Amino acid sequence: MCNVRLATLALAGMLSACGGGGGDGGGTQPPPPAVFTSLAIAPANPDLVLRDTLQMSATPRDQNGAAMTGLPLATFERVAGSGTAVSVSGTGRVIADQTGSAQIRASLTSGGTTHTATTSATVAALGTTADVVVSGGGTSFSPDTVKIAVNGSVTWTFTSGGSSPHNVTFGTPPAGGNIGNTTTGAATRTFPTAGRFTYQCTLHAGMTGAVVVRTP
Ligand SMILES: [Cu+2]
Repeated sequence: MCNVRLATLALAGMLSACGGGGGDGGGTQPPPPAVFTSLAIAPANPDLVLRDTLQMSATPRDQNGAAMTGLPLATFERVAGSGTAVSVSGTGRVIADQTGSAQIRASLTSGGTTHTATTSATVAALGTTADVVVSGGGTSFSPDTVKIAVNGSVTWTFTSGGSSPHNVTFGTPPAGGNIGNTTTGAATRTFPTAGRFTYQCTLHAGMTGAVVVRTP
């Protein structure tokens, strides 16, 4: 009994003696090597419409959050039990199969370490109407891409309130034509044929959008 107690004390003493100084040698040390620390999946929480396809990506990051190169490719899968709205190939190709949601997981193993990243995809039916907000002080259409069924319509709502006008100018204008410089109010256009109809605000470089029209 006594011997055990002495041995325990001795061991504790040895541990405390070893536990101290980290031995800072001083001088400039080389940066620590990059260590595979986390995985980032993109795009985050994609909103899809039925029959959309999407390519996911996954980026390995080091202990400082910097992207790492030269690692194996990540593999992708739909998380079991998370829903069946999408199918996911091993390389991250996503197909929106049915309305609802599902989780997509990326996984990457390097140097014996595995990290995963998960995001949730949502799939909606193809709508017959869509709304675009034309930003007030800003220079963007939100969302910049809308998807509707053939014969569906899109309404642009202008929120500038008299300060900065915007317009909606198509490459191929729909019936009713382009929407001229506007600061307040809303305008609607109907799209009877399938296709991708791109437009811009000619007052602001880079202020662009698209209407994607599909047969349901
Ligand atoms: Cu504009």
